[in-house]
Amino acid sequence: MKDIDEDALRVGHPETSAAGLTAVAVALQRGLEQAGPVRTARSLARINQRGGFDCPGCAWPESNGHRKAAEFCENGAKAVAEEATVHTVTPEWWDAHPIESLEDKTDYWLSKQGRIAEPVVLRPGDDRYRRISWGDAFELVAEHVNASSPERCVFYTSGRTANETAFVYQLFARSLGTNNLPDCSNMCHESSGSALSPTIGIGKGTVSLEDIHDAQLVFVVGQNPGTNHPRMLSALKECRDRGGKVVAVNPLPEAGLLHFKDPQTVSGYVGQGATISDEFLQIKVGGDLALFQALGHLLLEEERRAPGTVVDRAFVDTQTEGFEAYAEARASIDWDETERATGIARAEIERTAELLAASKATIVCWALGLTQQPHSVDTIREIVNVLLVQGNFGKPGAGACPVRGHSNVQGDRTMGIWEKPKEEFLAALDAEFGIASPREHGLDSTETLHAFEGDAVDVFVSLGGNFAQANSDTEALEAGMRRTGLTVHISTKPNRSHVVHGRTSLILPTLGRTDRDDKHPSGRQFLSVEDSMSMVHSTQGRLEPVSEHLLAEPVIVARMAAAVLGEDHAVDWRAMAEDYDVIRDHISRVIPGFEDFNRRVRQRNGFQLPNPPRDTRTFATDAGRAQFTVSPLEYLEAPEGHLVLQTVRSHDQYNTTFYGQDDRYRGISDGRRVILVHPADLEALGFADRELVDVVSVFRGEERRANRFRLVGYPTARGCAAAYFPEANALVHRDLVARESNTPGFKALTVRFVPHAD
Ligand SMILES: Nc1nc2c(c(=O)[nH]1)N[C@H]1C(S)=C(S)[C@@H](COP(=O)(O)OP(=O)(O)OC[C@H]3O[C@@H](n4cnc5c(=O)[nH]c(N)nc54)[C@H](O)[C@@H]3O)O[C@H]1N2
Ligand SMILES: Nc1nc2c(c(=O)[nH]1)N[C@H]1C(S)=C(S)[C@@H](COP(=O)(O)OP(=O)(O)OC[C@H]3O[C@@H](n4cnc5c(=O)[nH]c(N)nc54)[C@H](O)[C@@H]3O)O[C@H]1N2
Ligand SMILES: [Mo]
Repeated sequence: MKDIDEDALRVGHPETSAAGLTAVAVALQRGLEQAGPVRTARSLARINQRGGFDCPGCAWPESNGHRKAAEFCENGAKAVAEEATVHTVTPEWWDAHPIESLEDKTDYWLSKQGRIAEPVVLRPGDDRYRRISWGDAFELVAEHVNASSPERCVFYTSGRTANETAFVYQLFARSLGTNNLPDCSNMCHESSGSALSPTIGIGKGTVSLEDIHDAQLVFVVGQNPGTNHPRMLSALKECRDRGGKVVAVNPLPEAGLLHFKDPQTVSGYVGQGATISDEFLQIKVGGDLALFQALGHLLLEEERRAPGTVVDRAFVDTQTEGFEAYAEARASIDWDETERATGIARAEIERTAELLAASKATIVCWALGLTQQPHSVDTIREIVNVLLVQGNFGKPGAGACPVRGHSNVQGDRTMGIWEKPKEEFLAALDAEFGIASPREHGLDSTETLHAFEGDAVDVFVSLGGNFAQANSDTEALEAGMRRTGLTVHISTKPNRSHVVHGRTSLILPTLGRTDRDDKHPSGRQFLSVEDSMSMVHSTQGRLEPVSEHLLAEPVIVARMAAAVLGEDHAVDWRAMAEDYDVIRDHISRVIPGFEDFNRRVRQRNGFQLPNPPRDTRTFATDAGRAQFTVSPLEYLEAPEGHLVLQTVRSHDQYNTTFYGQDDRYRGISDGRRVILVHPADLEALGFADRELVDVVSVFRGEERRANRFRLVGYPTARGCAAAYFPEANALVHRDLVARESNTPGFKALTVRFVPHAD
């Protein structure tokens, strides 16, 4: 198995439409390569079907009505093939691969080795991982945790973790005495929650899948659905088929935003595909706050011109607060500055405002293009303002729709994976279990990075994920992780975080979404997840696990807790590990909306959690009303000789896992260390297309450097550049974060290039 050879890079033309026949072919091919025909057929047939498993690809919801035979997409199929592989990483494999030999391996190579087959340990002074029994592994965790203090133990969660596992995991951390529960959401949609909770009283989206179909206007802002949420394209197409309009806002002309070929219809196999966007606003990175302020201004102008036609006065007067101050702040606008901030001509913004003013049901969807910048929380609050003006909450086809990433990242938060838990949640938890949860807030992912740097972590437990690669400032982070006493990774596949291990390191292999979980006294178990639209439903794998030594995630967490806290602890960990219904009964008494959980999760389509803005047009903010807010104009501007760099996912990756080395829709093949730059900017900066450069990022006078990237001329917005995550993470200073949410500024780097000299 070869690792990535960056000199093999090929660049072709970006595609203008997403999905279609190639997508299906690619998906099948990847499955066959890794898992063989039987496992491929068996797993693909069960994705997102009732009684099957939830696709681990993304958090986009499944349809409630008739489900198509193939309720998945190319990238969902790739995610499944990645997990369903028959290749295994055995103790013999670890023995043949001393840790030093893994130092220069990429995550592509590491994950292609296969599924981890048995628990392994690397002890201080040793040079490789070796087999360890499950019992000894849990004892080792107990020794380390009990020799430390709770505030020096950190429990990270990646968003693939199911509800039941997440609940037991946070219960373990809180029983121990810490709220150190950082999660991938801290690096992802935290800004959305930070903006939505205080303004609309809930930190989640307020639309259902049917609303997308029914909308008159949908904005898709800072999101690349063709790659990251492909099934969303079907919903957008449905919306357009019913007469709705779509406006895409993005610095990159992403394939799926322009056209879509539905692989599930015959016409989707041929031709150019359906048009998705009625307007494509090619915005500068970081220009969205300016855009939505301008749209707000234009809506109010239109209302002045034709009173009673735009502002939903009844809604604004009875359900909101702060409209007067908002209207005053948006009464005037500096068009020169708005055009500079957005890179969009005034006429284009005015055209979009006309669509908005004419729409009686608007949804704004967004993803990471909005959440990973210093002013992210302000930007999302500005979107809320624009939605509130027209009363776009609690009516069909309207609302706010942060499109989540990991398939259960939203559910994990609902289950209490949060470093800043609410008092009501902790009180309910304490009452249910007779424990005394700590009230002091814990570390988020950025604070964890700082804690690693400051040698303030003794034990780091990672429930899924690849923290070393996912977070900022890779070099400092990896160095800090290496100085930690114990790192514990509950993982399906090897990754970089296993290589930059603590002084003692455990890798605990777990069943994945597709695997059968039937070694329980009460028989086969299932788990549950919550999608981006607050639908909770069951998920159950069918494949024979690749090794008899794998344990299910809830079992690993419960046994770890029992080992650390002792068998006589107030919580009956064993009962929860044996029968997940026991966990669900606890959840039903602790978390509002989960009443009668065990019965309702067994219903055909699961159930929808309460959502006051959507259900009853009510807003559980401190004041009991939705809040307009006023933010000053802010945008990103790079100094002379620099560009604003954002990081994106290629079409062939799942976060830090790579399925392959191509980014088909963007025309990039066989390479990942590339920087996409507008040809005119390349020329202005004095660089040539395909030139090999080192990249220097600048933040508060400090510089970071990452070497050997190819510049590629690409039609991105002027003044901006794009590189792949996680190759560019070494350039992100740990203090470059979004205010209030503390989410890393992964889409807000200031960079310059220097010719690479060997
Ligand atoms: N196949 C696949 N699916 C995935 C994932 C994956 O890695 N692979 N990851 C999952 C996860 S965890 C997540 S969070 C989601 C991520 O889903 P996305 O948010 O779609 O992911 P990114 O690749 O980060 O793309 C960000 C998009 O925002 C645009 N953008 C960047 N800066 C700005 C800006 O300032 N303004 C605007 N308007 N746009 C901007 C970029 O050009 C890009 O199109 O996908 C999930 N689904
Ligand atoms: N520069 C930059 N950095 C980013 C981002 C960005 O846009 N730009 N995006 C951020 C975002 S949105 C996110 S969500 C984070 C992602 O951060 P993480 O969630 O930490 O990273 P992943 O790459 O999703 O985790 C992959 C690993 O999870 C393990 N795994 C897979 N399936 C399972 C399972 O079923 N169970 C268990 N226990 N383990 C499993 C495998 O071992 C695999 O190696 O990265 C963030 N980092
Ligand atoms: Mo994410």
